[in-house]
Amino acid sequence: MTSPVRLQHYIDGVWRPGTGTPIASYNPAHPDEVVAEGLQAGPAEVDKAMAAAVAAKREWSRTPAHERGAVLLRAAVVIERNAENWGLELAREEGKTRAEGQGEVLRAAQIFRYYGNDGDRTAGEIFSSPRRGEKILITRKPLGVVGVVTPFNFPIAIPAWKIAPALAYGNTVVWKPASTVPLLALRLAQALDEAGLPAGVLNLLIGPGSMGNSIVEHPALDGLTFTGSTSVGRRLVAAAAGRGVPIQAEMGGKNAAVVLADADLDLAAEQVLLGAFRSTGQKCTATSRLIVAESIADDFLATLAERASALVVGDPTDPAVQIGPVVNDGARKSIHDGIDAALSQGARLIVGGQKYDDGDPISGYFVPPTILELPADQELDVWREELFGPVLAVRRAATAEQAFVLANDSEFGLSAALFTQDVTRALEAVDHLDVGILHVNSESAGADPHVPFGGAKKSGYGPKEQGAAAKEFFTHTTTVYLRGGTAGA
Ligand code: UN1
Repeated sequence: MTSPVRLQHYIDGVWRPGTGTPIASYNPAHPDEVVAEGLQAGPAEVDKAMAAAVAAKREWSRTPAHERGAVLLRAAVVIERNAENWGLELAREEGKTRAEGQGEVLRAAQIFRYYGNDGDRTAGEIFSSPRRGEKILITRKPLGVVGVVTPFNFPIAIPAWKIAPALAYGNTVVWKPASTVPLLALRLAQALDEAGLPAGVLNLLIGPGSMGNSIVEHPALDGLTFTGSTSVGRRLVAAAAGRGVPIQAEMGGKNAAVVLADADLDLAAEQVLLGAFRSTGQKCTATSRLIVAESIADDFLATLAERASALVVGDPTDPAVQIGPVVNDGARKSIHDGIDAALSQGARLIVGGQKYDDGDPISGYFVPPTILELPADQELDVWREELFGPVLAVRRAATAEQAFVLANDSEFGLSAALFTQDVTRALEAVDHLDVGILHVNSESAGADPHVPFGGAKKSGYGPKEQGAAAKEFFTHTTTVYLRGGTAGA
């Protein structure tokens, strides 16, 4: 057992111990193992961090984009150099497999590299003017002090795709990560410190959920970016909007995979299982609904069941393991409550569902990959509510049209996956499916840094993330009517 890492807060370029109550993160595969511990930030630290971000904002916004980018590129090198160790720490603290943990750390490096190179491409636009001797310039400027509130499930990649563009475009940041994964937050702040980020430009506060409220209510805040649960997101959106602060919020998903009769069923089975169960289903882009063509449903579900039951559940640091634990005991309980409710409402258990909480075979917060078929004619909660775990709810559709209607039957619209070899159907799906991200013949999860990420309907609020979309949120424009300074010029 490795001894716990001492947690600290990064404020105005200095590591500080904190003045709040004790906090610890635990290994969800071995809940008695403490991964990191320390004292939470208290109100005094929130004020200090905000003041540092305010004090740093003018100088950082005036720093040439090229220089800001150079810091991000150096941070990418530090992150990459530590991918193996930090990937292992990520697996121990969050519960995804070691390979996924390492992959996530490398993804964070890739995101820093992308934005490190993007900052100096942000010149704005020049328009002609209806008036002689005038040009109209649209320049982009940073928002100022941006609050960043991030979830547990991608402890370094989601912070990276918020913090990297925030910094690249000249903002300063006060960041509150999920309190379940503070160690990875500390690692990212260390990378930026080592890369030479000036004091006050990034401030990291490890603290309770209520600290998100303190940040959004702080008078110095100029913008807030959030990823996490729908309930917290809606509260922050209301608070930010009430204060006139721009907010970007990525919230829930209830993403469908649609498997049509002509699909390559081997590929579809592989990808549906990845979408539903990789990272133990703890992704807002995970596949939690499957809609399968009636004519192939029996065969397809039998294949899924066979492959799902062969997935190896266990300690994510063991290279043979494919499915780690969920993040904590509360998550395990609520996922099992969701499964039990579905069964009592008439769902048919295809695979999984069993509880591991009696210590057999493993003692962490494990939930088996679970597939449930829902009755055709009833509304079940598991069809509507995001369980954020390895649970797939299945319905059958007689036609492609019916399958698309079922896929849209959700208040959310983050991502969807369609499996077909018929390009006409794929084009119909592009028109018909109300989602922010559509995968044709690949799993519903995944995001590349150079293209927009975000949902339709109630999945998101405000501008999307990543690629050129990030600029929309992290900057505002000033329209400059520019004429020469002499009369009649
Ligand atoms: C992915 O699908 O790889 O919280 C990324 C989430 C999303 C990120 C998904 N914001 O799961």
